[in-house]
Amino acid sequence: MSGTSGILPWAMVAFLEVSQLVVPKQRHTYSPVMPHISCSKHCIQHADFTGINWLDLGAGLHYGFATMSTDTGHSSTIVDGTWAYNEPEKLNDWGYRAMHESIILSKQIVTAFYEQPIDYSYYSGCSTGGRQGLLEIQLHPESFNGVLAGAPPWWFKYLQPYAAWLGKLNSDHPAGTNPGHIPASLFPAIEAEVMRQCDPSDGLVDGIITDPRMCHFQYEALLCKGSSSTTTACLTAAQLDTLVQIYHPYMETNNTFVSPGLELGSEAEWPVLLGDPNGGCPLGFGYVQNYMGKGEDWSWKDFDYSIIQEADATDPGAATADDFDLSPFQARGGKLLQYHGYADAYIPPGMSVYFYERVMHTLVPQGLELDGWYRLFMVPGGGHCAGSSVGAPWYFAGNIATAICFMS
Ligand SMILES: [Ca+2]
Repeated sequence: MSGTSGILPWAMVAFLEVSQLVVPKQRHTYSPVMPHISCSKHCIQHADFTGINWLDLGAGLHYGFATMSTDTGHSSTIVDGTWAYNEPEKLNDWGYRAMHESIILSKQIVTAFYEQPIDYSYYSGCSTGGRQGLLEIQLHPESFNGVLAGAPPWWFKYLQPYAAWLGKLNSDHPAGTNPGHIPASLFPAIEAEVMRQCDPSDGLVDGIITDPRMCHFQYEALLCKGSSSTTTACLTAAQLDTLVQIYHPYMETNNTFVSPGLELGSEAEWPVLLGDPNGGCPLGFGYVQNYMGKGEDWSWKDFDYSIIQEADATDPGAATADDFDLSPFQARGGKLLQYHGYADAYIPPGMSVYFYERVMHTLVPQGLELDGWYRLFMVPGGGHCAGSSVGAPWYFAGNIATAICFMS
């Protein structure tokens, strides 16, 4: 095989793969993929929630990097967490361990393959991949020169109970027992009213809400009047109360801040966490059942503050990335780019804002400004990691090129 270009043809990927190396003790699989020529100085790592991320491996190769992705010890669907039930070692693999060991091993393989040291190593991942990137530079600041972290669920031990709370908030089981339940059939009407009020708030009616926090939404515009339909067009007062809670932070007992609310303009993604009247999405109650080990007999109806307290105390898989002192990473010259779509309804975009603010509050008093090495970009109209229901720009596989420009 031969080639002359720094850009690798896609067809060559299969021939260059060092396929699916299994690490016996930790039982996870990872897959480094290496270009044959001219690209031996770089190494990009990708991660995903459900297994080896082959698509992102290809994107890395496209830019001429040797790349790696790991399944972190299991292969599943995004909503099936049964692999974690009573499996503390698998949880640790997923939480932090498989990623770091795969990084070490893949660097060794890349170095041996090209017979020269790696000059730069970069990381790119979104959703739980973003979380893994943030956690890696907190635990091992030496792993990467630069990290691109998208929509990271860094506060995992709070985010998943929040998802369980959302599901319970908008549940209706048996049917008709929760007057505040907002059926999914009403989501489009809410979305339309939000767009009508908020799109102009940025000065341009273009179908994109640049900053939902600039919009002073008047909820009462959605109230039913007279005999209006309550299934597709307007909301009752009880439903309006639910809507207010969805858009506002979730505060619990003793003024405990659990999560920012979902943003105005995120309604297109609501069916995932809010669309099932029978307790919501398994991402919420499944975390309690499987990650926290309560088992399938635990019902979403049992959710209360004690679940949040227990999750905070145990943090299954040690997955939460809440060490805000990133100065060791910065001191080594590390650069961090973070992005989050404002229309993301899987992970509240405010969680990324909160993380950035916590890092700022930790480091600025120490005399360390952030702009030169850490930037957060909120994406108007952007959904969870990919896509936009309003046609907003969101594509970040140019993200690798963007990251290189910033980090080099
Ligand atoms: Ca606009």
